[in-house]
Amino acid sequence: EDPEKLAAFEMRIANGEKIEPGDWMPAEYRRQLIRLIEQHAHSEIIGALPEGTWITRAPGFKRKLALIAKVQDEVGHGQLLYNAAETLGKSREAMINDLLSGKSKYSNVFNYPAETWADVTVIGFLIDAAAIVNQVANSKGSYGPYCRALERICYEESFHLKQGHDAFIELATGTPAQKAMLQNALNRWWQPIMHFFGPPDKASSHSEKLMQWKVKMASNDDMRDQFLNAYVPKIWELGLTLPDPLLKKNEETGRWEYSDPDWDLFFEVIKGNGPCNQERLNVRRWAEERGRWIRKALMQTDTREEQVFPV
Ligand code: FAQ
Repeated sequence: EDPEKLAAFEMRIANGEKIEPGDWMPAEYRRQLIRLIEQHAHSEIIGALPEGTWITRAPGFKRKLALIAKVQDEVGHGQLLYNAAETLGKSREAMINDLLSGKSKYSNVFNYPAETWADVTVIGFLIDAAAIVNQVANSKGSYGPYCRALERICYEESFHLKQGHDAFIELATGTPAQKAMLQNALNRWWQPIMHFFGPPDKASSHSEKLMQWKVKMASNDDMRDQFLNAYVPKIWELGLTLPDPLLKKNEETGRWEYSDPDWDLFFEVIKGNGPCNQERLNVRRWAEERGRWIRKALMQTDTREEQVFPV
């Protein structure tokens, strides 16, 4: 790679400029961005499934409406992110194929079942909160199309967080059975949520380069800490507990301390061996198959328009 071009590129990043699709960029920057944005897009599409299965069972008309809107937004976020990744040269079809074949990763958290309505409230409150911490940081990054997609996503995600928090408070302050159901869901989701921000900084293979190139604007441990700092007090103040006896804020350092989550389990889950990986991919394969006719029809419409209105 041309050292002069690389130096000029790194200078632009250091100056806080945005890199745009037609600009020169190192092959590794392009490769890393495709990997990260593609994984993010897949996470939105697969992430719609655990909550999507609750649309018909959401308690009451208003919760149902909110959940439908939220799940639709998530699929829309997937579209925005696939568009951003496509600007780097990988086709959407290739990305979907890599998801369906199991080659591409997506977020660990969506490989767990949503057993009860309380699971949906934990996702809506805490997983959306975790996603916002990550996305607000990354939206200040160096690649223009990704940052612009994230800004819009964060805006919509703030609404998701509010509806999740509202549903969470309703269960936490409800009957003893509702509170127990919420506590149970919280206990099951806590470790996947701790995993969500990725392995500890010392074991994070991509962080150094991605932070140097301002793709990631905070390290995994810093994002985890920001999340704990903002949300653990909100959970505790509702009289709920978290399944980690070591969890506490160290007032001297200002950082949160916690038990190390099981990282072997995390790597198994993201490799494809979590409780729901097969089920999630099977649903997507089924949807891909069932939607084939409409994609084919759309492609034919495009061709006809080109013939009628030649450019
Ligand atoms: N899950 O070197 P690092 C959402 C992999 S959106 C699965 O630290 P990096 C919205 C990583 O890919 C959620 N794999 O990696 C919503 C790498 O493997 P590779 C998704 C993970 O990239 C809410 C290996 O471990 N958000 O939730 C995970 O520097 C509610 C080494 O790790 C994004 O994708 C994980 N959690 O940092 C929807 C945001 N963590 O590729 C529905 C963009 C790590 O070498 C309902 N992504 N790995 O085989 C990022 O910011 C980064 O990719 C991190 C990981 C921070 C996730």
